[in-house]
Amino acid sequence: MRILLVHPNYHSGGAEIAGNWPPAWAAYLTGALKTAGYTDVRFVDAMTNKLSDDDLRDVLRSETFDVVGVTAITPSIYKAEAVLKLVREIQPDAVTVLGGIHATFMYQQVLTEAPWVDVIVRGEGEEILVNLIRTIDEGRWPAERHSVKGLAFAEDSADGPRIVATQAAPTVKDLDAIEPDWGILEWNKYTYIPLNCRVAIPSMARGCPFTCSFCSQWKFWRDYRIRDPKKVADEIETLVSKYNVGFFILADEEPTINRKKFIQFCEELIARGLPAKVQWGINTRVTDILRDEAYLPLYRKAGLIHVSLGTEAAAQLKLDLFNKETKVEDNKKAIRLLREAGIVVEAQFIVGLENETAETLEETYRMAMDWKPDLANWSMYTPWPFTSLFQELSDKVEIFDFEKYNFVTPIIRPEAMDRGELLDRVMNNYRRFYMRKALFSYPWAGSGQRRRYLLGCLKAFLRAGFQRTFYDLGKVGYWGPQTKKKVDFHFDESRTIAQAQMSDWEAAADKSRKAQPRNPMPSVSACGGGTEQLAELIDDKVGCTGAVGGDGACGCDKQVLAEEAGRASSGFHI
Ligand code: B12
Ligand code: SF4
Repeated sequence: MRILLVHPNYHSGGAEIAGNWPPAWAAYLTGALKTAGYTDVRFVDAMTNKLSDDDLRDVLRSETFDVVGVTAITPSIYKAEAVLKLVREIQPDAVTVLGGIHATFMYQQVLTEAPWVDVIVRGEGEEILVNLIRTIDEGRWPAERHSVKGLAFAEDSADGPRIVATQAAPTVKDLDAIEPDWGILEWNKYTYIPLNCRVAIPSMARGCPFTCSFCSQWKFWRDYRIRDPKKVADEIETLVSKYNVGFFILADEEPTINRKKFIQFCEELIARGLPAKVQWGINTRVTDILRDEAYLPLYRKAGLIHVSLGTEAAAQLKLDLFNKETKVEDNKKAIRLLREAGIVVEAQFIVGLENETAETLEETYRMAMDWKPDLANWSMYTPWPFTSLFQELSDKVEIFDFEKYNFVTPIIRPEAMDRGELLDRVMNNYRRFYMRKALFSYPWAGSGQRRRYLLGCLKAFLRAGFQRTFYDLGKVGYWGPQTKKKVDFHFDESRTIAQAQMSDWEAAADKSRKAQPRNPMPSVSACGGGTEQLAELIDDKVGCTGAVGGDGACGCDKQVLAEEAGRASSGFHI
């Protein structure tokens, strides 16, 4: 079996301005395939190598593959579909496979708009892909495709063409059993600009016990599972010694949720002398930082240098349950604690809901100045169609050009301003914030790693600013306030939601409405997220709670339970 995996060539000027990032999914899937005996795997990173369709044609003309698998998040979906279309043209016998978050939830849409996709893998890929490849390898494809869990495909039936989703596959229960094949990546390509070193994206846990209404991550990973911290440290050691990695971020949604394991992880890194060789970053929640105040020096000692906090989204989302007074103070305190521990802290603001005004945007700037994070990030609210908040806001969503669903393009037009003005005001916040930081903060941020790191971040920002890649400013034609009326986001307004997808959502919404009385809305904690951060988790006894689904040990399915709960809470992190 010859298998090709492709990361499509999609770019949008957000997080990627910090460097070239390795596609972790390819290492995880290759590892699983090789463990199962499928060793003939080739990976093409069309994103990092900026490969054109012609370049991909050359690859497909030079080698023959039995299966080609492509990944897609929502904004890269059209590029991913296009790669598989090329495969269908050049190698019509290859089985075309699509995986990742977008296709997992939007399989009706994808299979309607891209009929050349043979099969979609829904959810975590490791076990499902191996089962799929085995089915193909043993000549049981497509005859036995109905019996492989976690797939979606189109087929002809007596009533005409229809889309089939097989039974959901269970989540990967033993994450430690997955051995990612990091060797599949071309490591010299992956550089983190702030530290000018190689970067990796390992993960310690999958899933999130919260159920924020605008986030799709908890739905995707379903139950929360965490690895043995020693094994994660082993992996970091390999990444450092074998691949010369000098910086990593944990891909985890909430790495600090299980404090006991997070501390064990930090202690392992320290015991192995790794902090002298590798620094790292995480996304996490304000409440965890407040809870862990006493441990922040330990975290820093273990090499944690960058924490990105979901600070302000909830206020923007204006959910009734949100207690803003507490949160504002908590945010400020968490930021101070991190700074005092020598950790670079980044505040995330979500802007661009329909009720955004000049004043609310100004308020976020004032908050950023008051809280004094080292870095601030204003992301455009992006209505992932598979989130519960989308269901509530759907009458405000006019744009279904998913390529622009990327945190840097205003998808929703606020009632008080047009999209060009929104972008301009966001840029104004960035300009003022970083101008002050560049002049009065970073150069004086001591003499150690923190200062070096911050100056490195500034370099990445300046580079993206000059190249006009930041926020896709070049693509949309923004050259400063004088151009705000001329900005063109090039939305493809011919893109719509397929009828099959609409029907699917309506059925899901109906199910969730029916389930609501049984599952009252949780209250909201200070930094976002609900209150389901259960004692069991902190005590390292992750079990099936039923409240947010569970680990499946009892046979229940978190996704189903959670969707049925249909509840909303708030908070955000990228
Ligand atoms: C690291 C990361 C990045 C890196 C990208 C690294 C890379 N080259 O892939 C950087 C910083 C560059 C980045 C940028 C962006 N990101 Co990002 N990123 C993440 C993050 C934190 C981790 C991703 C990861 O590696 N996960 C671990 C791997 C193992 O999981 P996975 O990719 O989902 O793969 C599994 C399954 O999906 C499945 N699978 C995936 N692909 C395939 C393919 C096949 C064939 C099969 C069978 C299975 C399969 O199997 C895998 C193993 O189980 C996630 C949030 C998160 N915690 O997951 C956000 C996330 C993926 N990013 C997101 C977004 C929106 C972006 C940006 C658009 C934002 C921006 N403008 O900057 C850009 C787009 C960049 C681009 N050009 O594509 C969103 C996507 C949401 C959505 N619904 O689509 C996420 C989920 C964050 C969020 N809060 O919502 N990102
Ligand atoms: S935004 Fe909310 S649900 Fe999503 S990963 Fe973060 S805390 Fe979890």
